[in-house]
Amino acid sequence: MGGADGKSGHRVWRNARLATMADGVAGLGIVEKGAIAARDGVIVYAGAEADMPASAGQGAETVDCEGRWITPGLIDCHTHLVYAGNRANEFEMRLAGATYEEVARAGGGIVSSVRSLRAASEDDLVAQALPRLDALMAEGVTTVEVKSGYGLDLDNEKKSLRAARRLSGERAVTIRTTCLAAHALPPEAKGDKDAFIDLVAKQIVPAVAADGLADAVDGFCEGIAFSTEQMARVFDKAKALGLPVKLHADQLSNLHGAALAASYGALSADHLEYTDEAGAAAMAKAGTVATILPGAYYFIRETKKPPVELFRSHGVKMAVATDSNPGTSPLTSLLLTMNMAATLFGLTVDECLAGVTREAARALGLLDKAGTLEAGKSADLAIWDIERPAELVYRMGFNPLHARIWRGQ
Ligand code: DI6
Ligand code: FE
Repeated sequence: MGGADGKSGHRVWRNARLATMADGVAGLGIVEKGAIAARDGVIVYAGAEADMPASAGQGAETVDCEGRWITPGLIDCHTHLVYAGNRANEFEMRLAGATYEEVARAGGGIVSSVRSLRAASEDDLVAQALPRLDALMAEGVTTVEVKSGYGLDLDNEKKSLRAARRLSGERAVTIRTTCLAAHALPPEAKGDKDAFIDLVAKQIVPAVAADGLADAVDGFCEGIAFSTEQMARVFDKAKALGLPVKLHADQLSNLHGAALAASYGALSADHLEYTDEAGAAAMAKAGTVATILPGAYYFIRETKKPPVELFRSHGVKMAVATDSNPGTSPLTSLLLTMNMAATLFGLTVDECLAGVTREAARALGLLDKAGTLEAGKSADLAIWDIERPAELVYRMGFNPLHARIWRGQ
Protein backbone atom coordinates (compact mmCIF):
# COMPACT_ATOMS: atom_id res chain seq x y z
CA MET A 1 0.00 0.00 0.00
CA GLY A 2 2.55 2.76 0.81
CA GLY A 3 2.64 6.14 -0.83
CA ALA A 4 5.12 5.38 -3.61
CA ASP A 5 2.64 6.44 -6.27
CA GLY A 6 1.82 9.57 -4.33
CA LYS A 7 -1.89 8.76 -4.41
CA SER A 8 -2.32 6.54 -1.38
CA GLY A 9 -4.07 9.32 0.51
CA HIS A 10 -6.86 9.25 -2.04
CA ARG A 11 -8.66 5.99 -2.76
CA VAL A 12 -11.91 4.70 -4.12
CA TRP A 13 -13.45 1.30 -3.41
CA ARG A 14 -15.91 0.57 -6.18
CA ASN A 15 -18.14 -2.27 -7.33
CA ALA A 16 -19.14 -2.99 -3.73
CA ARG A 17 -22.29 -3.60 -1.76
CA LEU A 18 -22.47 -1.26 1.22
CA ALA A 19 -24.09 -1.66 4.61
CA THR A 20 -23.66 2.00 5.52
CA MET A 21 -25.34 1.61 8.96
CA ALA A 22 -26.30 5.28 8.65
CA ASP A 23 -28.38 6.57 11.55
CA GLY A 24 -32.06 7.07 10.94
CA VAL A 25 -32.29 4.99 7.74
CA ALA A 26 -34.09 1.66 7.68
CA GLY A 27 -32.20 -1.56 8.33
CA LEU A 28 -28.54 -1.67 7.37
CA GLY A 29 -28.63 1.29 4.98
CA ILE A 30 -27.86 -1.00 2.06
CA VAL A 31 -26.48 0.37 -1.20
CA GLU A 32 -26.16 -2.16 -4.04
CA LYS A 33 -23.54 -1.10 -6.62
CA GLY A 34 -21.93 1.21 -4.13
CA ALA A 35 -18.63 3.05 -3.87
CA ILE A 36 -16.64 4.76 -1.16
CA ALA A 37 -14.08 7.50 -1.71
CA ALA A 38 -11.63 8.58 0.96
CA ARG A 39 -9.05 11.35 1.18
CA ASP A 40 -6.44 11.56 3.89
CA GLY A 41 -8.18 8.89 5.94
CA VAL A 42 -11.63 10.46 5.84
CA ILE A 43 -14.64 9.32 3.80
CA VAL A 44 -15.57 11.95 1.22
CA TYR A 45 -18.27 9.89 -0.51
CA ALA A 46 -20.25 6.76 0.33
CA GLY A 47 -23.22 5.80 -1.79
CA ALA A 48 -24.29 4.64 -5.21
CA GLU A 49 -21.34 4.38 -7.61
CA ALA A 50 -23.40 5.98 -10.37
CA ASP A 51 -23.99 9.07 -8.24
CA MET A 52 -20.39 9.62 -7.12
CA PRO A 53 -19.27 13.12 -8.09
CA ALA A 54 -16.31 13.07 -10.47
CA SER A 55 -14.29 15.18 -8.07
CA ALA A 56 -14.47 12.46 -5.40
CA GLY A 57 -12.76 9.91 -7.67
CA GLN A 58 -10.47 11.96 -9.88
CA GLY A 59 -6.86 10.78 -9.66
CA ALA A 60 -7.63 8.29 -6.92
CA GLU A 61 -6.14 4.85 -6.56
CA THR A 62 -9.10 2.58 -7.33
CA VAL A 63 -9.90 -0.80 -5.79
CA ASP A 64 -12.42 -3.09 -7.52
CA CYS A 65 -14.29 -4.88 -4.72
CA GLU A 66 -15.80 -7.42 -7.17
CA GLY A 67 -19.21 -7.20 -5.54
CA ARG A 68 -18.00 -7.80 -1.98
CA TRP A 69 -19.78 -6.28 1.00
CA ILE A 70 -18.34 -3.33 2.89
CA THR A 71 -19.39 -2.49 6.45
CA PRO A 72 -17.93 0.10 8.79
CA GLY A 73 -14.85 -1.25 10.56
CA LEU A 74 -16.11 -3.11 13.62
CA ILE A 75 -15.92 -1.50 17.06
CA ASP A 76 -15.45 -3.48 20.29
CA CYS A 77 -16.74 -0.95 22.83
CA HIS A 78 -16.12 -2.93 26.07
CA THR A 79 -12.91 -4.86 26.73
CA HIS A 80 -10.44 -5.47 29.52
CA LEU A 81 -7.75 -6.35 26.97
CA VAL A 82 -4.75 -5.31 29.10
CA TYR A 83 -4.06 -8.01 31.68
CA ALA A 84 -1.28 -10.39 32.60
CA GLY A 85 -1.41 -14.18 32.58
CA ASN A 86 -4.78 -15.91 32.44
CA ARG A 87 -7.20 -17.78 34.69
CA ALA A 88 -7.46 -21.13 32.89
CA ASN A 89 -6.71 -22.79 36.24
CA GLU A 90 -9.89 -21.31 37.71
CA PHE A 91 -11.81 -22.51 34.69
CA GLU A 92 -10.58 -26.05 35.40
CA MET A 93 -11.51 -25.72 39.07
CA ARG A 94 -15.01 -24.60 38.14
CA LEU A 95 -15.34 -27.49 35.68
CA ALA A 96 -14.37 -29.81 38.54
CA GLY A 97 -17.23 -28.39 40.57
CA ALA A 98 -15.57 -25.65 42.65
CA THR A 99 -17.77 -22.70 43.56
CA TYR A 100 -16.78 -19.09 43.00
CA GLU A 101 -16.07 -18.75 46.76
CA GLU A 102 -13.77 -21.78 46.72
CA VAL A 103 -11.93 -20.35 43.74
CA ALA A 104 -11.59 -17.01 45.53
CA ARG A 105 -10.35 -18.68 48.74
CA ALA A 106 -7.72 -20.50 46.69
CA GLY A 107 -6.40 -17.08 45.65
CA GLY A 108 -8.44 -16.77 42.45
CA GLY A 109 -10.84 -14.20 41.06
CA ILE A 110 -10.13 -10.61 40.12
CA VAL A 111 -7.44 -10.29 42.81
CA SER A 112 -5.35 -12.99 41.14
CA SER A 113 -5.35 -10.86 37.98
CA VAL A 114 -4.44 -7.86 40.15
CA ARG A 115 -1.42 -9.73 41.51
CA SER A 116 -0.32 -10.74 38.00
CA LEU A 117 -0.75 -7.26 36.57
CA ARG A 118 1.13 -5.57 39.39
CA ALA A 119 4.05 -7.96 38.85
CA ALA A 120 4.15 -7.30 35.09
CA SER A 121 6.06 -4.47 33.42
CA GLU A 122 4.33 -2.03 31.08
CA ASP A 123 6.21 -3.59 28.14
CA ASP A 124 5.02 -7.00 29.20
CA LEU A 125 1.41 -5.81 29.38
CA VAL A 126 1.65 -4.43 25.85
CA ALA A 127 3.20 -7.68 24.61
CA GLN A 128 0.51 -9.81 26.26
CA ALA A 129 -2.36 -7.66 24.99
CA LEU A 130 -1.17 -7.61 21.36
CA PRO A 131 -2.19 -11.19 20.41
CA ARG A 132 -5.67 -10.49 21.74
CA LEU A 133 -5.81 -7.22 19.81
CA ASP A 134 -4.59 -9.04 16.69
CA ALA A 135 -7.39 -11.59 17.06
CA LEU A 136 -9.98 -8.81 17.17
CA MET A 137 -8.42 -6.94 14.25
CA ALA A 138 -8.28 -10.11 12.12
CA GLU A 139 -12.08 -9.95 12.07
CA GLY A 140 -12.27 -6.36 10.86
CA VAL A 141 -12.15 -4.47 14.16
CA THR A 142 -10.80 -0.92 13.75
CA THR A 143 -11.66 0.59 17.16
CA VAL A 144 -11.25 -1.02 20.60
CA GLU A 145 -12.10 0.31 24.04
CA VAL A 146 -9.70 -0.90 26.75
CA LYS A 147 -10.34 -0.61 30.49
CA SER A 148 -7.95 -0.60 33.40
CA GLY A 149 -9.18 -2.19 36.62
CA TYR A 150 -6.58 -4.83 37.46
CA GLY A 151 -4.15 -2.29 38.91
CA LEU A 152 -6.31 -0.85 41.68
CA ASP A 153 -3.66 1.58 42.89
CA LEU A 154 -2.42 4.75 41.26
CA ASP A 155 0.81 3.43 39.74
CA ASN A 156 -0.69 0.23 38.42
CA GLU A 157 -3.84 1.86 37.04
CA LYS A 158 -1.61 4.35 35.22
CA LYS A 159 0.63 1.55 33.98
CA SER A 160 -2.42 -0.28 32.55
CA LEU A 161 -3.75 2.82 30.80
CA ARG A 162 -0.34 3.70 29.38
CA ALA A 163 -0.04 0.15 28.04
CA ALA A 164 -3.50 0.46 26.50
CA ARG A 165 -2.61 3.78 24.84
CA ARG A 166 0.60 2.25 23.46
CA LEU A 167 -1.40 -0.41 21.58
CA SER A 168 -2.41 2.21 19.01
CA GLY A 169 1.26 2.88 18.29
CA GLU A 170 1.84 -0.83 17.70
CA ARG A 171 -1.11 -1.49 15.42
CA ALA A 172 -3.29 0.36 12.90
CA VAL A 173 -6.27 0.70 15.22
CA THR A 174 -8.08 3.33 17.29
CA ILE A 175 -7.84 2.72 21.04
CA ARG A 176 -10.12 4.39 23.60
CA THR A 177 -9.14 4.01 27.23
CA THR A 178 -11.40 3.85 30.28
CA CYS A 179 -10.35 4.14 33.92
CA LEU A 180 -12.03 1.29 35.83
CA ALA A 181 -10.24 1.79 39.15
CA ALA A 182 -13.58 1.13 40.92
CA HIS A 183 -13.57 -2.50 39.72
CA ALA A 184 -12.80 -4.45 42.90
CA LEU A 185 -11.36 -4.01 46.35
CA PRO A 186 -7.59 -4.59 46.43
CA PRO A 187 -6.16 -6.66 49.31
CA GLU A 188 -4.43 -3.67 50.94
CA ALA A 189 -7.83 -1.94 51.39
CA LYS A 190 -8.60 -4.58 54.03
CA GLY A 191 -12.32 -4.63 53.35
CA ASP A 192 -12.87 -0.86 53.62
CA LYS A 193 -14.79 -0.04 50.44
CA ASP A 194 -15.52 3.56 51.41
CA ALA A 195 -11.86 4.34 52.02
CA PHE A 196 -10.94 2.76 48.68
CA ILE A 197 -13.63 4.77 46.86
CA ASP A 198 -12.12 7.88 48.47
CA LEU A 199 -8.76 6.90 46.98
CA VAL A 200 -10.33 6.34 43.56
CA ALA A 201 -12.28 9.62 43.57
CA LYS A 202 -9.70 11.85 45.21
CA GLN A 203 -6.45 10.42 43.90
CA ILE A 204 -6.63 7.93 41.03
CA VAL A 205 -9.29 9.53 38.78
CA PRO A 206 -7.86 13.07 39.06
CA ALA A 207 -4.30 11.86 38.40
CA VAL A 208 -5.33 9.80 35.41
CA ALA A 209 -7.32 12.76 34.07
CA ALA A 210 -4.38 15.13 34.59
CA ASP A 211 -2.14 12.82 32.56
CA GLY A 212 -4.74 12.50 29.80
CA LEU A 213 -4.70 8.73 30.18
CA ALA A 214 -8.44 8.06 30.16
CA ASP A 215 -11.26 8.93 27.75
CA ALA A 216 -13.94 7.84 30.24
CA VAL A 217 -14.51 6.55 33.78
CA ASP A 218 -16.23 3.24 34.56
CA GLY A 219 -17.10 1.23 37.67
CA PHE A 220 -18.48 -2.12 38.79
CA CYS A 221 -21.76 -1.53 40.62
CA GLU A 222 -22.61 -4.83 42.29
CA GLY A 223 -23.01 -6.48 45.68
CA ILE A 224 -19.53 -8.01 45.34
CA ALA A 225 -18.12 -4.64 44.22
CA PHE A 226 -19.44 -1.10 44.85
CA SER A 227 -22.82 0.42 45.73
CA THR A 228 -24.66 3.08 43.72
CA GLU A 229 -23.79 5.61 46.44
CA GLN A 230 -20.09 4.74 46.15
CA MET A 231 -20.20 4.89 42.35
CA ALA A 232 -21.94 8.28 42.56
CA ARG A 233 -18.91 9.64 44.43
CA VAL A 234 -16.61 8.47 41.62
CA PHE A 235 -18.97 9.84 38.95
CA ASP A 236 -19.23 13.24 40.65
CA LYS A 237 -15.46 13.57 40.39
CA ALA A 238 -15.36 12.32 36.79
CA LYS A 239 -18.04 14.83 35.81
CA ALA A 240 -16.20 17.66 37.58
CA LEU A 241 -13.11 16.75 35.53
CA GLY A 242 -15.11 16.67 32.31
CA LEU A 243 -14.81 12.92 31.76
CA PRO A 244 -17.81 10.93 30.49
CA VAL A 245 -18.89 7.89 32.51
CA LYS A 246 -20.05 4.32 31.88
CA LEU A 247 -21.04 1.57 34.30
CA HIS A 248 -20.98 -2.22 34.74
CA ALA A 249 -24.57 -2.33 35.94
CA ASP A 250 -27.10 -4.93 37.05
CA GLN A 251 -24.94 -7.88 35.93
CA LEU A 252 -25.58 -10.23 38.85
CA SER A 253 -28.36 -8.43 40.73
CA ASN A 254 -30.51 -5.31 40.41
CA LEU A 255 -28.88 -2.51 42.37
CA HIS A 256 -30.48 -0.01 39.96
CA GLY A 257 -27.09 0.71 38.44
CA ALA A 258 -28.61 1.41 35.01
CA ALA A 259 -30.75 4.18 36.48
CA LEU A 260 -27.75 5.61 38.32
CA ALA A 261 -25.69 5.62 35.11
CA ALA A 262 -28.54 7.34 33.26
CA SER A 263 -28.80 10.01 35.96
CA TYR A 264 -25.18 10.93 35.17
CA GLY A 265 -25.85 10.96 31.43
CA ALA A 266 -23.58 7.93 31.01
CA LEU A 267 -22.43 7.03 27.51
CA SER A 268 -23.41 3.42 28.25
CA ALA A 269 -24.53 1.00 30.91
CA ASP A 270 -23.16 -2.47 30.34
CA HIS A 271 -24.26 -6.10 31.08
CA LEU A 272 -27.81 -5.23 32.36
CA GLU A 273 -29.12 -8.78 32.86
CA TYR A 274 -31.12 -7.64 35.94
CA THR A 275 -32.17 -4.17 34.72
CA ASP A 276 -35.87 -3.40 35.26
CA GLU A 277 -38.31 -1.25 33.30
CA ALA A 278 -37.55 1.91 35.29
CA GLY A 279 -33.87 1.44 34.45
CA ALA A 280 -34.62 1.01 30.75
CA ALA A 281 -36.87 4.08 30.76
CA ALA A 282 -34.19 6.17 32.48
CA MET A 283 -31.58 5.04 29.94
CA ALA A 284 -33.85 5.93 27.04
CA LYS A 285 -34.42 9.41 28.44
CA ALA A 286 -30.71 10.01 29.00
CA GLY A 287 -29.61 8.51 25.67
CA THR A 288 -27.47 5.97 27.52
CA VAL A 289 -26.59 3.00 25.28
CA ALA A 290 -27.24 -0.54 26.57
CA THR A 291 -24.07 -2.55 25.94
CA ILE A 292 -24.96 -6.25 25.73
CA LEU A 293 -22.17 -8.67 26.71
CA PRO A 294 -23.22 -12.22 25.85
CA GLY A 295 -19.71 -13.65 26.34
CA ALA A 296 -19.82 -13.11 30.11
CA TYR A 297 -23.41 -14.40 30.29
CA TYR A 298 -22.32 -17.56 28.48
CA PHE A 299 -19.07 -18.13 30.33
CA ILE A 300 -20.46 -17.81 33.85
CA ARG A 301 -23.59 -19.75 32.84
CA GLU A 302 -25.90 -16.92 33.81
CA THR A 303 -29.55 -17.70 33.16
CA LYS A 304 -31.17 -14.27 33.50
CA LYS A 305 -31.17 -12.54 30.12
CA PRO A 306 -30.93 -8.78 29.60
CA PRO A 307 -34.39 -7.25 28.95
CA VAL A 308 -33.94 -6.73 25.22
CA GLU A 309 -37.68 -6.30 24.68
CA LEU A 310 -37.77 -3.45 27.21
CA PHE A 311 -34.81 -1.78 25.51
CA ARG A 312 -36.63 -2.01 22.18
CA SER A 313 -39.96 -0.74 23.48
CA HIS A 314 -38.34 2.21 25.27
CA GLY A 315 -36.06 3.02 22.33
CA VAL A 316 -32.77 2.28 24.12
CA LYS A 317 -29.94 1.80 21.61
CA MET A 318 -28.05 -1.49 21.99
CA ALA A 319 -24.33 -2.08 21.48
CA VAL A 320 -22.72 -5.54 21.48
CA ALA A 321 -19.18 -6.15 22.79
CA THR A 322 -16.83 -8.97 23.84
CA ASP A 323 -16.10 -7.87 27.47
CA SER A 324 -12.78 -9.62 26.74
CA ASN A 325 -11.32 -10.37 30.20
CA PRO A 326 -9.52 -13.25 31.91
CA GLY A 327 -12.23 -14.09 34.45
CA THR A 328 -15.67 -14.03 32.91
CA SER A 329 -15.24 -13.61 29.15
CA PRO A 330 -11.96 -14.82 27.63
CA LEU A 331 -13.38 -13.94 24.23
CA THR A 332 -11.58 -12.23 21.36
CA SER A 333 -14.08 -12.68 18.52
CA LEU A 334 -16.62 -9.98 17.83
CA LEU A 335 -18.17 -12.17 15.09
CA LEU A 336 -18.84 -14.96 17.59
CA THR A 337 -20.14 -12.36 20.04
CA MET A 338 -22.76 -11.29 17.49
CA ASN A 339 -23.81 -14.92 17.05
CA MET A 340 -24.20 -15.22 20.83
CA ALA A 341 -26.24 -11.99 21.04
CA ALA A 342 -28.57 -13.33 18.35
CA THR A 343 -28.78 -16.92 19.57
CA LEU A 344 -28.88 -16.31 23.33
CA PHE A 345 -30.75 -12.99 23.50
CA GLY A 346 -32.71 -12.86 20.25
CA LEU A 347 -31.10 -9.78 18.74
CA THR A 348 -31.83 -9.48 15.03
CA VAL A 349 -29.07 -9.44 12.42
CA ASP A 350 -29.63 -5.71 11.97
CA GLU A 351 -29.37 -5.12 15.74
CA CYS A 352 -26.19 -7.18 15.99
CA LEU A 353 -24.50 -5.34 13.13
CA ALA A 354 -25.58 -1.94 14.46
CA GLY A 355 -24.35 -3.07 17.88
CA VAL A 356 -20.77 -3.56 16.70
CA THR A 357 -20.69 -0.45 14.47
CA ARG A 358 -22.95 2.58 14.92
CA GLU A 359 -24.17 1.87 18.45
CA ALA A 360 -20.70 0.83 19.65
CA ALA A 361 -19.42 4.18 18.35
CA ARG A 362 -22.22 5.92 20.21
CA ALA A 363 -21.32 4.02 23.40
CA LEU A 364 -17.80 5.48 23.11
CA GLY A 365 -18.91 9.01 22.28
CA LEU A 366 -17.36 8.55 18.82
CA LEU A 367 -20.40 8.62 16.58
CA ASP A 368 -19.27 11.84 14.92
CA LYS A 369 -16.05 10.11 13.79
CA ALA A 370 -16.78 6.40 13.28
CA GLY A 371 -19.39 3.66 13.19
CA THR A 372 -21.07 4.36 9.83
CA LEU A 373 -20.08 4.73 6.18
CA GLU A 374 -20.81 8.40 5.66
CA ALA A 375 -18.90 11.41 4.37
CA GLY A 376 -16.91 13.06 7.13
CA LYS A 377 -16.26 9.86 9.09
CA SER A 378 -12.95 8.08 9.41
CA ALA A 379 -12.37 5.71 6.47
CA ASP A 380 -12.48 2.59 8.67
CA LEU A 381 -13.84 -0.26 6.57
CA ALA A 382 -14.28 -4.00 6.71
CA ILE A 383 -14.58 -5.75 3.33
CA TRP A 384 -16.18 -9.19 3.46
CA ASP A 385 -16.34 -12.31 1.28
CA ILE A 386 -20.03 -12.89 1.91
CA GLU A 387 -23.25 -12.99 -0.10
CA ARG A 388 -25.47 -11.45 2.58
CA PRO A 389 -24.83 -9.57 5.83
CA ALA A 390 -26.57 -12.26 7.92
CA GLU A 391 -23.51 -14.50 7.30
CA LEU A 392 -21.50 -12.28 9.66
CA VAL A 393 -23.84 -13.23 12.50
CA TYR A 394 -24.73 -16.78 11.46
CA ARG A 395 -21.34 -18.47 11.33
CA MET A 396 -19.39 -19.65 14.35
CA GLY A 397 -15.61 -19.72 14.19
CA PHE A 398 -15.26 -18.78 10.54
CA ASN A 399 -13.77 -15.50 9.43
CA PRO A 400 -14.88 -14.16 6.02
CA LEU A 401 -12.87 -10.91 6.22
CA HIS A 402 -11.29 -9.98 2.88
CA ALA A 403 -9.61 -6.73 3.91
CA ARG A 404 -9.54 -4.28 6.79
CA ILE A 405 -8.99 -0.57 6.17
CA TRP A 406 -8.11 1.84 8.97
CA ARG A 407 -8.08 5.55 8.19
CA GLY A 408 -8.04 4.88 4.48
CA GLN A 409 -5.13 2.39 4.57
N1 DI6 B 1 -17.72 -7.76 35.36
C1 DI6 B 1 -17.17 -8.87 34.89
O1 DI6 B 1 -17.77 -9.78 34.40
C2 DI6 B 1 -15.74 -8.74 35.01
N2 DI6 B 1 -15.59 -7.47 35.62
C3 DI6 B 1 -16.75 -6.94 35.78
O2 DI6 B 1 -16.89 -5.83 36.26
C4 DI6 B 1 -15.01 -9.77 35.78
C5 DI6 B 1 -13.54 -9.56 35.62
C6 DI6 B 1 -12.71 -10.68 36.15
O3 DI6 B 1 -13.23 -11.65 36.74
O4 DI6 B 1 -11.49 -10.59 35.99
FE1 FE C 1 -16.44 -5.72 31.78
